[in-house]
Amino acid sequence: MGYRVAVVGATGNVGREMLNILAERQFPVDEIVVLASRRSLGSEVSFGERTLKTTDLDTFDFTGWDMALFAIGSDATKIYAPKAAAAGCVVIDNSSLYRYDPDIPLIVPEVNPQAVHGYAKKNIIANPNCSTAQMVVALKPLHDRATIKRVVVSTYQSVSGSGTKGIDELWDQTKSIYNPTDNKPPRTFTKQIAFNVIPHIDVFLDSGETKEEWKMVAETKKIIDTKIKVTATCVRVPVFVGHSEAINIEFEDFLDEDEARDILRESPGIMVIDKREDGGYVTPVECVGDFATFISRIRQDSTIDNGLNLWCVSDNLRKGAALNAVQIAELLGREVLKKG
Ligand code: 2RA
Repeated sequence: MGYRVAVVGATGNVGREMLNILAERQFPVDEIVVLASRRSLGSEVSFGERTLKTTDLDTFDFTGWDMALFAIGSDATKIYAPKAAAAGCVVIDNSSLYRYDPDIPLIVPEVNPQAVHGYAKKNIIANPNCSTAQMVVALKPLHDRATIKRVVVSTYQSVSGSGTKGIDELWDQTKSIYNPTDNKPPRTFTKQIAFNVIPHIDVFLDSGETKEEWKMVAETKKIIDTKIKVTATCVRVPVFVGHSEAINIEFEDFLDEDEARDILRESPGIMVIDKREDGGYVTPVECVGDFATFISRIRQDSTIDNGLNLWCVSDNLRKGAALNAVQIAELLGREVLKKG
């Protein structure tokens, strides 16, 4: 006995990855439906060996469906998620719409699985921002051992975080630099992204942070511990898939780099590749398609009493979005719905 599962936004990058990962992890599906907007109606998407045709989200009745993995923007989610939740279908939402609602759990299963029991308040569970998900997987085991006081993180985020348009823009701009043409591809980013980096993701806030930076602060506090101080600089880089992060951590207690490495090696969802030699670390191109959060460059920060630096890389479409959502579905099934 398995679950009746809907994937909402099945034709987008994250929606397609959700289907791939549901199949790869052999999630116990009794029935699956792939929902999309009218303009994508009839589009075909892969689910393992099967090819599915999309159904119209606007007229779909979620009654009798166990869970719906949402991968559509906040505006559309605001319309359809409440409909699904009211019909008794648990929504696992990848947009930012519900992440900061105190009545809705924000979950990274390796970090705060117990939060899944809070889903029933609104029948909705929120998936964190991609840049947050990989970071809290790395932080949690170290926090349990030595209590984190402060985190300073700089991100190097791939263009796929901004969607298909970002991928197309990097590709088109790179080609046009080598083969100049008159047609100017449409701009997604505010400045050239090819052979450049842009210290701006999402909108600017009055504080001078960008909303992406604010998300990392707010979500880390909600998922791990509100007492942790976080400051972030989020940067877009000319990489297609894979977010990287340089993370500096200050602890309450001293944590030796070797002990930190051993702890991370034994922690769920983490792959430590950390040799102090040429190539002894992970780069984004090597993480694509993998489930793991990779950690490299683990080393003491000798400028403070209890400091540590590390390098964190993960596939932003997988752990940063689709994989985490499927892991929440697995957690929900295992701990709450208990079919399958
Ligand atoms: C980005 N984290 O990378 C944001 C949304 N996925 O663009």
